[in-house]
Amino acid sequence: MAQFRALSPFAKMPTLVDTTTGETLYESTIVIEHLDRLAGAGRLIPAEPGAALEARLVDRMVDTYAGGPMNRIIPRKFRPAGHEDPFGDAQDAEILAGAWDWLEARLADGRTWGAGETFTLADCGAAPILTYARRLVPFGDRPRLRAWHQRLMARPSFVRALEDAAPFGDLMPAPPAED
Ligand SMILES: N[C@@H](CCC(=O)N[C@@H](CS)C(=O)NCC(=O)O)C(=O)O
Repeated sequence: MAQFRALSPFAKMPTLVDTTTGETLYESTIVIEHLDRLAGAGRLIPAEPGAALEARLVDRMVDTYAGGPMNRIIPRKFRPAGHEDPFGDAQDAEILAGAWDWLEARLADGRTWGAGETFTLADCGAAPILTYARRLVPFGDRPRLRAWHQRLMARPSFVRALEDAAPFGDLMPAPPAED
């Protein structure tokens, strides 16, 4: 943990050490921007400014209003007895449900991916958060959100990531989504 903290100030995932440049990158948005630049730029962050703004917006909304509450609810489950916070859990579940509603509305234009017709930062950022946060607040009656998540789950890169993560999946103190 001390080694991890030396790289990532709050010991959060993702953290990427680029051994070619010697840079250490954290915060998923920054890691993805770095990878986009390595790939020639203009793909994960679209070159067209309007499309880039939409990708950044969806990324920020997911990280703040879905990832944020998830990353508060989960650590509360590890608190010692007597320090539970059901009121805080309910407030955060409401924020998370609001994020699902916002995404469902955003997807109403029929887009294939999180920010349009190409796979971007929005999808990279959302894939893990959707996968785990739906264990806390199910997607429910939000068919477009469910379909987007299914498309993400079918991406070969994400299939590989989930295979790598499988041995650790049960460490999350919430059962896999059943709906
Ligand atoms: N805003 C950060 C969120 C990072 C974050 O909270 N990561 C979680 C996983 S989704 C984590 O590392 N949790 C483990 C912990 O806090 O011990 C980002 O986008 O990278």
